[in-house]
Amino acid sequence: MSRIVLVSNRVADLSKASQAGGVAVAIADTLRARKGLWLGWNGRIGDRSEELNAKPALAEFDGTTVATLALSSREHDDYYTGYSNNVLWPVFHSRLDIAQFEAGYYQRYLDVNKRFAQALRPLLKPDDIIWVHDYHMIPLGMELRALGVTNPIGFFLHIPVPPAQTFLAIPEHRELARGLASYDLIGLQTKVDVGNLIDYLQDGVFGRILQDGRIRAFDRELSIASFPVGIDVDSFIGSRPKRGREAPTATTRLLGVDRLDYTKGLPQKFRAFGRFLEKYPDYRRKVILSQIAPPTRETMVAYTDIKHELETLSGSINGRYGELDWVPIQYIHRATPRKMLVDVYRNSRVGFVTPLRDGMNLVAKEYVAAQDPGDPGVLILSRFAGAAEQMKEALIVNPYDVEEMAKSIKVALEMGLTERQERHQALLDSVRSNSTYDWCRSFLNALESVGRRSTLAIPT
Ligand code: ADQ
Repeated sequence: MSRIVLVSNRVADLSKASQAGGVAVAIADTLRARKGLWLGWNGRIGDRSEELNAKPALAEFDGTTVATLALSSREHDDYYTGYSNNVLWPVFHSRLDIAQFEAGYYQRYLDVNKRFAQALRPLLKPDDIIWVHDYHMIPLGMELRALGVTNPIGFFLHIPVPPAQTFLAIPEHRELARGLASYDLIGLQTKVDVGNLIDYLQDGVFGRILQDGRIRAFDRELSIASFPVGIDVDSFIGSRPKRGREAPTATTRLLGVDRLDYTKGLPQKFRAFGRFLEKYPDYRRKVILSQIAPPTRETMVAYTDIKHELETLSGSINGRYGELDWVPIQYIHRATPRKMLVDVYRNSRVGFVTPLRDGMNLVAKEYVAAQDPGDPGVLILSRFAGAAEQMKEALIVNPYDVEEMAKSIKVALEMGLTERQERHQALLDSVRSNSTYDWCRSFLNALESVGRRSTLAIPT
């Protein structure tokens, strides 16, 4: 079996991966089983000399080699904050209005990818299979090809692909497409993303669909397919306590768990809850919305803006409807230990997941996995989360439609036991049949098979 070489912006702390949960655990387990190598940024921001340093620090953990590099503060500003998070993140989430197309960002983004490729080159063995992750690393495959690497290289994008017209607005879209064409396999979260990328490659850079379904672009052939990310269902079932017996009048919780990001539709969720309280006054004092929203990317303006907007909104809804013994919105702007999260999922009558755009959204799947099958809660899910493609038995909503969301809160709270059980069973079956381990396995199997017949050329 070939060794797996994984490259991503950050390397997870393998000694703590099992606590961090999510995708990192399955990746760490796969790397351990295949005596793998993981290259990424060590999270440190160093001085300018770090920019020139092509040699990664090497460490071994349980059979996996971890190779890390630091970023200089200029690289951090332009490659990470600038191009990755102020251009690609907003545009790929269809937020052209807040993208910051600044001169210099793309060049440094490319330079960092070049440096990562140079650091990786001497560590590679002829039989390695290389798996590159996410939007920070789009040009990495191209840089490896330029250094003569002929191994199979796959790329997985965790975020959505925007429609072709939006992709075309990125000044460097052609360069990004050339980077994408360097891979043998591109994995995306959904079929919609696959359609969007193929549309873009056809319209934007004149790619062609071949008879075998592969795409020809920049004189290379590549495969594009959806590999929806899943969760490890059992880790959410584990030692969960029984849902507390709730008297009919006891407070019932709607739960939101999202990084505090403008893509997650948090103001829309708060507004819908406010509208629900206005429209259905009988529910006042009986329902709360608990929103756990740990901070992320705090130095960026778009993130401080959304934080202020949420503070204002929750303050105004709580001020308008709250009582001395009932605060409608419980808003927690901190990370929560994973173990506690599982209990909160289980003790919430409704999982309320309303992103405006989301690659997948693992919280929706985690909420389902944590429910008591005998008395499950109801999932309200935005149609714009990648997860909606698989989770059709959720109450699917349009997060821009406040009225519809307010009504669906009522529907969720009033849903009878039989319907809740039927919907939950179907959702649980779908989540269970597509775990993170299945995701890792199916991507790597596909990469191994397409890699074998690849032309392995450099994109022209
Ligand atoms: P994210 O945008 O981070 O991921 P999501 O898929 O919901 O979004 O994953 C968040 C993870 O963080 C979940 O496992 C959740 O349990 C955890 N988490 C959230 N809030 C937490 C808190 N307060 N305390 C502890 N843990 C918390 C990106 C893409 C998604 C895609 C994933 C995986 O944006 O669309 O689903 O990658 O590919």
